[in-house]
Amino acid sequence: SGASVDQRFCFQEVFDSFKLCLSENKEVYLEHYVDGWRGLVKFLNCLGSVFGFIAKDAVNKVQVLVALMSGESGSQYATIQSMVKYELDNGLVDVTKRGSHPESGCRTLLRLHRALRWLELFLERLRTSGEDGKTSVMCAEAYNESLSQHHPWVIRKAAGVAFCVLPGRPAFFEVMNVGSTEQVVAMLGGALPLISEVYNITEELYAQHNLLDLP
Ligand code: 1PZ
Repeated sequence: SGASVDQRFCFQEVFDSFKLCLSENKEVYLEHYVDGWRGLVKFLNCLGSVFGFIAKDAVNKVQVLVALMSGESGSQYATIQSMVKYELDNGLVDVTKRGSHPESGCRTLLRLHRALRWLELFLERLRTSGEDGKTSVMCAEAYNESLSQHHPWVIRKAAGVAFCVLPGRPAFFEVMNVGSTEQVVAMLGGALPLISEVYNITEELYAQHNLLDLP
């Protein structure tokens, strides 16, 4: 019966969403991209309230994209490619400084896109780490190599504090709810190339259109 269904979050959901992201001709479906982020937010909420300020920002970004996807021009937001084309063709992006379009799909997704690079670097460290690996160190290293460059001092400081209270590797794997350590490592090995591909396709698209520094 329905009552016996395990309602616990499982990290596999996140990867399933990112797997569904890619169309046959390598476009990225926004719906599944956003679903992937919803899963990541759920996971973050399982880690405790210290991560609330991070989850809250991610939720805000997801909500902006969902509103665009379900708005009157929703059909233009099927893929990241169609979103970029639509918003640029119609002058809906603040390109050099914030102005009349402070919450464009392009600038909002760029924030999540940068965070996806952090995720990739962090999960790769997690995958290859030993039993005594420190999640806080892996997290901080991945952050310093990616997302931190886009954050002001006060956010970097707050993020550093949050990293310190991350659970250790065994407890972290437990929250991922995928199974044994071997199963987590295997899942990461299968999932990381997908995340990486979604990241690279988006990065290239944004680079082509000079969108990598949107305010
Ligand atoms: C597993 C531990 C989770 C660590 C998460 C590492 C990332 C730390 C990010 C700190 C973000 C702080 C909150 C606010 C940030 C915003 O100022 C920026 C820029 O947006 P703008 O102000 O320009 O509108 N937002 C972001 O950079 C997006 C951050 C999303 C972070 C999502 C983390 C997902 C965690 C997944 C867990 C596996």
